[in-house]
Amino acid sequence: MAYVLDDFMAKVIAKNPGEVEFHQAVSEVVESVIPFIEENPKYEHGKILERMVEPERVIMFRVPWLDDKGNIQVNRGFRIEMNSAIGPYKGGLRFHPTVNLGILKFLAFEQVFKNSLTTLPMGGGKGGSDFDPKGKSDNEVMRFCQSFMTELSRHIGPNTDVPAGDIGVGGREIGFLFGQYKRLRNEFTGVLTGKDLNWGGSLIRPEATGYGCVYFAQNMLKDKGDSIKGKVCTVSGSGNVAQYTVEKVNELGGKVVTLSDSSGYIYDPDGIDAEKLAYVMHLKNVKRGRIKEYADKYGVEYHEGQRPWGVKCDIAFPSATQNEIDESDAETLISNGCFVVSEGANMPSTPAAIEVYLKNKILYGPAKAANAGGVAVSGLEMSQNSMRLSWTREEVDQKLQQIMKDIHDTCVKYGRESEDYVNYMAGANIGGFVKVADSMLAQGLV
Ligand code: NDP
Ligand code: 2IT
Repeated sequence: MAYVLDDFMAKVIAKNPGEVEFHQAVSEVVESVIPFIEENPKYEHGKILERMVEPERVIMFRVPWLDDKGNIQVNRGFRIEMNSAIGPYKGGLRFHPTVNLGILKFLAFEQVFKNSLTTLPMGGGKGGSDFDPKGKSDNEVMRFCQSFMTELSRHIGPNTDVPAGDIGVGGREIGFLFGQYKRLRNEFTGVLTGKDLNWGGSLIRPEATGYGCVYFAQNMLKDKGDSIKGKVCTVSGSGNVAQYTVEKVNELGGKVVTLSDSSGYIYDPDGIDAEKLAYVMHLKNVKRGRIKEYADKYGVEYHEGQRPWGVKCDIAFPSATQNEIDESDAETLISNGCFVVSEGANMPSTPAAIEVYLKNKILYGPAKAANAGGVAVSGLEMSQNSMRLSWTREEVDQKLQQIMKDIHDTCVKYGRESEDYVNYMAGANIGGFVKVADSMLAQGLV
């Protein structure tokens, strides 16, 4: 009997109550793969979808730590070990006050398909905490990270589960986490990626998600005989992914006119050039300030409490967080002439927004394909750690470009609907599914 989306989702919702982001991520994938499974009934007989929506393991734990005033604080830590069919669990850690089980399960679920698309041997996982790094001192962040790793260290390892960064987890946090793991285990291993270059990190890892997301847009445009050159781009967020998206767009001759944070967005019609980007990097990575300060410094517009999707552009790079583009934002983008959306953030578009993209047949690069460059270079960092050597910047960038092209081509292979239209979302979901599903079938009932 064939799958029916609503029946399948009713069971997922009943079993995972309240986890709305997880339901959303599952529903999108299941809808795409049902027709493919109908043509390949072995996946239905193997109950592959039913197994994929059940994490292999969920770890939840208490994280007590002392703040600078000597008060005890208690946060909740998580690691979702979703699927290890094609490699060790791999995926980032998110530190943000909104973190909960459902959000991390959605991210871990997406990661399984994304990692499969990279062509590298990585399973899927995700973790994090409801800890809010904003306004905390370096010492508070360190004490939190040490407490978090004290428990997490029991569950991870270079051949088991390899975390990395995500929202609220950058170089500083990876350093504190790595130091504590090494101390507890008396081992110097590639247990985390996104490490500093001095102690096992890879060149291009900080840049990889943003660069990769622009390379993905470049590949979609190239298919249409077009390029990034001369394109006006809107970017949301102003963190790791947003910053390196701006850098690569500039390098390829495009112009980025917006950046944002959770307080609002700036609009700079002249474009955020290299000098202004250096200011943003210092503002966000060192000073840990607000994007409004950019508007004050350069005398441009700042829109408090708003997202940048009302600004006219050719290409949108949502690079902040989930569900940041809703149906009316998508309609506004398209009515203003936007014809490419390349998702740096995970699940930034609501299902209704995606409907708008598909209906209008724009070039829509879904997150699990477009932002896979970050985890791909994490995979390359793991390889370099295993070999105890490091590749040059050019070597890593060349491999990243090849991987983004291969992901693009996989999406085309599974998502071509007509001579001149590729449904990249369907292509990414099916392309990511096949390798994991075949591996699960080959490994028996696991
Ligand atoms: P950062 O913490 O470096 O930056 C996050 C940015 O997004 C900040 O500007 C932040 O603003 C903004 N933001 C976060 N939450 C919200 C919110 N609820 N509403 C509005 N703005 C928000 O994170 P990254 O750049 O690493 O991550 C951005 C996105 O990219 C996430 O969706 C992440 O999952 C995804 N991603 C990251 C990868 C990586 O390698 N880092 C890889 C693939 C995907 P503020 O400072 O005000 O909170
Ligand atoms: O969402 C993601 O792909 C990441 N946050 C990066 C994960 C990783 O392991 O590099």
